[in-house]
Amino acid sequence: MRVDVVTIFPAYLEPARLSLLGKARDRGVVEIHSHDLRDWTTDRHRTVDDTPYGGGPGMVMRPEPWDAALRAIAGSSGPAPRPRVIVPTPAGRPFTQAYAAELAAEPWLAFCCGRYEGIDARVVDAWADDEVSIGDYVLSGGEVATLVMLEAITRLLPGAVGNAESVTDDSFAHGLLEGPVYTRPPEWAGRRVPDVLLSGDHGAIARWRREQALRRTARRRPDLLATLELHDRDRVVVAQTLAEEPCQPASDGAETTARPAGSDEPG
Ligand code: JDK
Repeated sequence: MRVDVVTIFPAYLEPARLSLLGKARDRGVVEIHSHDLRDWTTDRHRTVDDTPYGGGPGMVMRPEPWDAALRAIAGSSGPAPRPRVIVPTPAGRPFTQAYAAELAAEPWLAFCCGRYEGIDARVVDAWADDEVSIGDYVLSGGEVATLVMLEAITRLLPGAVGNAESVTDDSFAHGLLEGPVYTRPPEWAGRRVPDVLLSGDHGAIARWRREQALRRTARRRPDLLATLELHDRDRVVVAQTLAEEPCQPASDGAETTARPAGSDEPG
């Protein structure tokens, strides 16, 4: 996959050289080209912003440098291949795992990272295939949103991660949050790993994991349960969980499984 990123801060994309994204790059799975929008300005001060029509706070990015950049990157000539152009914005379509999978199937993506109050709507209308939000909070620009999307997309590309199972087994892949995970030692700081995980009983382990995932989802993300088709046994777990004390911030009760017997002070 080829990825072009246009930004006034190309250095923001440097973290893409690290870790999983970096490995995918080294392996030729993804090829990331970042571009400085100011390279397509024509004035002495390399201006990319101007005051908003109609008034209001802040500045808006001028359309001309964006159009010049996208023509240079995507090419202006007819039926030639062109990238899927993505504009991060707090007012965009929500980015999800399914959306990441959709974008992972594209051969060529171009991300337009705005700053200030955003990019002039006309050049977005002219070029953008998707306006995308990574969540309901306001960042200072599109760069970090682009990094987030690139990491989510890249790990889905064939050859990007060592273990293909670790990708299909993710949270959201089954519509539930994942439950807690443990490694050695079997007891740490007075907290034991749940006995069932050491039992070697794979059926019991699978049932326990399902229950933990259901409990955590019911507590933290009840909205996810609305669209799921649950078995009767699942429904009982959900109903029990929801009947328990109201959700503490970031707690789902799973922690109690790792607490030493007889200790009932909070987490
Ligand atoms: C791209 C600039 C900063 C944009 C206007 C918005 C309601 C009006 C600041 N998921 C997500 N969060 N943030 C972004 C994102 C922010 C960006 C840009 C992406 C480009 N900004 C910005 C708009 C406003 N403001 C909230 C009131 C303020 C993507």
